[in-house]
Formats: sequence, C-alpha cells, structure tokens
Amino acid sequence: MLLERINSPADLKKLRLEELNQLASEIRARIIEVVSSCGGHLASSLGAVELAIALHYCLDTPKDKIIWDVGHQAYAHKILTGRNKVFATLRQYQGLSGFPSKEESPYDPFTTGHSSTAVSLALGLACAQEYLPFEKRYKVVAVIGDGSLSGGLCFEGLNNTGHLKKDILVILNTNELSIAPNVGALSTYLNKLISLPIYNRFRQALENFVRTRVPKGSRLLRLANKFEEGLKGLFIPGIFFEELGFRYFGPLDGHNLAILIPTINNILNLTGPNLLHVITKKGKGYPPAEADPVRFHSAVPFEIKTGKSLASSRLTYTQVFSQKLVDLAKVNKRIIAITAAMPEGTGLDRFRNTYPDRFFDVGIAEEHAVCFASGLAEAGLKPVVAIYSTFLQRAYDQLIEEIALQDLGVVLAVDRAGIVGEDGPTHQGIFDLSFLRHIPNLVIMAPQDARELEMMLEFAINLDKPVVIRYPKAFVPDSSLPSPPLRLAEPVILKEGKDILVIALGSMVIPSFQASNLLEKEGIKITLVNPRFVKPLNVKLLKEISQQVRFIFTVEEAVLEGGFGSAISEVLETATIKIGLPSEFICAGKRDLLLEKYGLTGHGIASKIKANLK
Ligand SMILES: Cc1ncc(C[n+]2csc(CCOP(=O)(O)OP(=O)(O)O)c2C)c(N)n1
Repeated sequence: MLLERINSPADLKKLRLEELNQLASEIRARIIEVVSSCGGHLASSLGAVELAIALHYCLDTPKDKIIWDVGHQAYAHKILTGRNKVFATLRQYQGLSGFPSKEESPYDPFTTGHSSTAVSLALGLACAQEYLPFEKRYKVVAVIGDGSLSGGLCFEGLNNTGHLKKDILVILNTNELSIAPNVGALSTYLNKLISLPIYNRFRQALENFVRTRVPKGSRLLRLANKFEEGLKGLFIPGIFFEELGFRYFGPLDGHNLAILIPTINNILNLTGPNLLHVITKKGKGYPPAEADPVRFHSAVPFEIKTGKSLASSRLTYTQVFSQKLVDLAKVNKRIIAITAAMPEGTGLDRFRNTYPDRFFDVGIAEEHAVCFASGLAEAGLKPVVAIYSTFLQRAYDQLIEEIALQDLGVVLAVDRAGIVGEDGPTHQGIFDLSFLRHIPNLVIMAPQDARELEMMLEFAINLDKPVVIRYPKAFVPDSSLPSPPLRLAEPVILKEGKDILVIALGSMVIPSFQASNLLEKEGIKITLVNPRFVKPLNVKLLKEISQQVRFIFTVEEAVLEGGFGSAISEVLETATIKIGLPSEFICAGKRDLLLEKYGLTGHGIASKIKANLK
C-alpha cells in the first residue's frame, strides 16, 4: 500500500506518475470505506482526489495555502496531510471534522463549510503578501465548484480579484452539479465551454504564432492583438473570466495527473489572477455514486457492495414539511416553493416533482432566494422558502429589508434549527432565534411534533405576514400531547402545578414533558407550557401563569443569548432560569449525544431544574 507511506505531502513528491495514479485509487478506496460507515460528502470528495494530489504535489504546503470552497470535497486533502490514521473518526464526536478545520491542521488555513467564500478568503491572503517579509510569502490557491459559482459572494471575490490583480490561482472544478443539477445561466455557459475544448488549442496556436513570428512593437503585432481580441469572444473559452481580469486556462480533465501536474506547475509561475478550469466526475471511481451523485453528495451510511442506504426509515420533520406543503399546494395555487440549491435536503424535491412550474431552485444564493420571494409575495403569490437555519444567516439583511420591512406574506421553513450533528460547527442551526427575534413584523413558531408542524405550515400560509417556522434535523417524536387549533400568540398549557413553570419551545416540549414526569415523582408540581410562538407572545397570559408559581424555567434548542428564554425574561417580572445552549461553536457529533452533553434531554432538563431549585 502506497498510502501507508504518505504521512505528509513531502512523501507524495517522492512518487512517480504511475504511483500517484495508484495512490489516487487507494485514497478513493479509503474514502469509500470510511464514509460507508460514518456518512459524509462522498461524491464530491471522490471527484477531487487527483486535484488534491496535484495541488499538494506542486505546492509547498502548508506554507502555500489551498482553500477548498465549502470544504466538503477535501477528504483526499485530509488523507494526504497526515490525517489518514485518524480518518475513520470523520464527522464523529471529537474526531476529524467533515470540513477543513483550522484547529485540526496547519494545512487548513480556514475552518469552512458555507459556500462561495474561497475566492474572497484567498484574495485576502494574496493581498497580505505585500505586507509580509519576502521569505514568509506564499502562494494562494482557491478551489471552487460550479455550484459555488452560483453564489453571489464568489462573484464579488472574482470581481475584486480582477481589479486588484493579485497573484492568485483559482481552480474551477466543474461537474455539472451542485448537490442537485447545477442551475443558472452561468452553469449553462460552463457546460458550453466543457463541450468545446477546441478553442484553447486554437488560442494557444495563435499566441505561439504572435510570440515567435511577429516582431515586437510592429504594426502586425497590433493587428494580431486586435484580431485576437476580436476572436476571443467567438473562440476563446472563459471569455467571461478573462473579462473579469483572469487569465483562463482549460478546460482540462481533472482526473488526468499527467496533464494536471505540469499545467498547475506552469500556472503557479505566472503572476496575477489565473483561473484553471478542470472537469471532474462527481462520485468518480465508485459506480453507485457515479450513477447517483445527488444521493451520494452527502451520503448516509451505506453498504459498499451495492450502495444501498443503511439509514433509518423513521419519519423526519423534513419529510412531514415536504408532504404537507405538497398537500397545501394542491388546493392553494398561489403557493410557490423556493430553495437555494437544496431540493433534497429541504424536502422540496417532492414539490419539484409534483408542481415543477411552481418550484424554483435559485442556486447557492440565499440572499437572492429571500429577495426573490419578496418580489413574488408583492405580486400576490405565496412563496415558501425552505432553508437550513445556518444558511439563513446569509440572508439576514434581505429578511429585514425586503421581507419584514415590507411586511410581506413570505413563509420561511427553517430546517436544521438546533443541533445538526455530524456537520459540526459551521452547520449548527443554533443562532436563528437570536438573530430573528428582534425583527419587527416577523411571526416565529416552533412545533413540538409532526402534527404541530403541519398545523403551523397551514397557519403560516394563511397568515398575511412574514412567518418563520423552525424545526430540527430529527425524527419526529412519538407524541400524544394535545394540539388544539393554533391561534396567533396563544400558548398551550400542557399541565398545571404550583411549584414551577416550565416554558419549553418546539423540540424541547417533549423532553420537558419527560422531565416534568421525573420531577413529579419527587413531589415537585409543574406547570408546563408549549408557547408555540416565539413572537408574538401573549404577555398577559404568560404573566398570569407565572404569578401562580415560585420559579420559572425556559427550555430551548438554541443559543441562550438573545434567544427564546431572553424573550420571556424580557416580558415577565419574575426572574427566569434559562436552559439551552451556550454561545459557543458546537463541535460535530451525533445529535442525541450533543443534546445529552448540553443537558437537553428529559433527564438533563430534570437535573438542571433540580440543581437550580437547590
Ligand atoms: C451558503 C451555503 N449554502 C448551501 C450549502 C450546501 N452545499 C454544500 S455543498 C453544495 C454544492 C456545492 O456544489 P459545487 O461547488 O459545485 O461542488 P460539488 O459538490 O459539485 O463538487 C451545497 C449547496 C453550503 N455549504 N453553503
């Protein structure tokens, strides 16, 4: 096994080309073996194996910096940079992160996970070089996907790079997919480039001719340059990037090390912004992933031989939302569904398959998704934007300016709210309550179970206000708790007792109910309230209830600062004790394990309450 001999990129440089190809196969086998048992971003990482080998072969890492956009395709990079021995701990509690992580390795200059940031980060590093002593300067490479390129931030980075003309290599890795098939006019353009590799040869020939045959300063040179300029638009691929100020190279086969290595070596000797376009196959080398790269983008554990998923078939909140929206859209023809490149993750694939004319995948463009929804709502339609809590962070300004300020009837179905598990700190959906709660006009709800999620979605669709419904990445709980019809701001009192009041939000209602059963066995009498709404609150009723008990507790699956408990303590005169998550970046690990760690289970809540009563 060659892989056993690779402890750092220095070892890679001792290998011959055939050995590098063999190494690529061994890395693929290792990735498949580990991801089949712990899940992860399989297809993208399999597609970027040769790219990782070529980059580490050509660069002097970790002095030189590679920034992988999103970072989900960087498993080979991890394996090559001294992390193979611990690779089996991928995405597990206290194990290797599923994304580049600064804490984990000097080869990861940034901790990443959100899309379209790589060019801007790389430009910052490239710009900083001028301020560093010569011996400390390094090369900077950003690897972006065609999906990342559908995000506006990536364009801002490219635009500024072309303007600043710093030394930077952007590698554009196209495979015609984000998670789902890539969308947008630019993606169509890239596909056109891929299918016409002839231009680059033509351009190369023209450049060689001009360089070798035409005397410098001659009229002929000026003419030839004009001719080249004129032909550019017709023939040269990457005119778009050239106009942005980049020198464009490619497209190349991103799995062919014999071409990749010398090309990257050559380009690294050039100054200014350069863009190398490579074409790869998502899922390369594992037939089930090549055949179904969408399913294997973020794979759950699977059987290697067949690719068969080993996931539980229990119902999730996402599936409940997915089905209910389709049911509501059957009757209400104004409903429009919007996703920012996550049709499968948000469950909107069902809507897309049922009502393709009322479904929009806008690319990895959360800001645009929210603005676009505003336009649709202003025109009288009922947009439902399904989005992960962590990615809604991107659209904060649009939410305030284009939705809330206009008081438009847009529904935001905020999935993955709370602890998400294996994707770790970049993906935990724990900040949304704190950044949403203070926005005027917004109605915010959280369901205790599947039934309540369905009710809330229907309620939101019929309310002419901006509404957020937040729900976790979880199986829906078995629930026999009552769910009377929803009324704006009205909580449900689930049980009444005179000692303490527990107001538990959304995913924390059932664990708090379990906690109350435990505490009642010890003689503590509890009033348990499911508030349903974070905003608006029925302050009068909450005050009345709170005056009948001695202690008040709130429970939420979100960061405490500025969260739901803060909302309660702002309106009640009695002191409240808040149970929830600390304001810290929560590591990866199974959701259940992390909930237990932070005391957000029935037992955990009961012991926190008891500890505070003492
Ligand atoms: C801001 C943001 N939105 C959504 C995602 C979810 N996401 C992760 S990877 C990905 C697709 C990336 O596509 P591309 O850059 O083409 O890489 P590929 O997986 O095709 O190699 C998406 C949408 C994200 N990481 N960040």
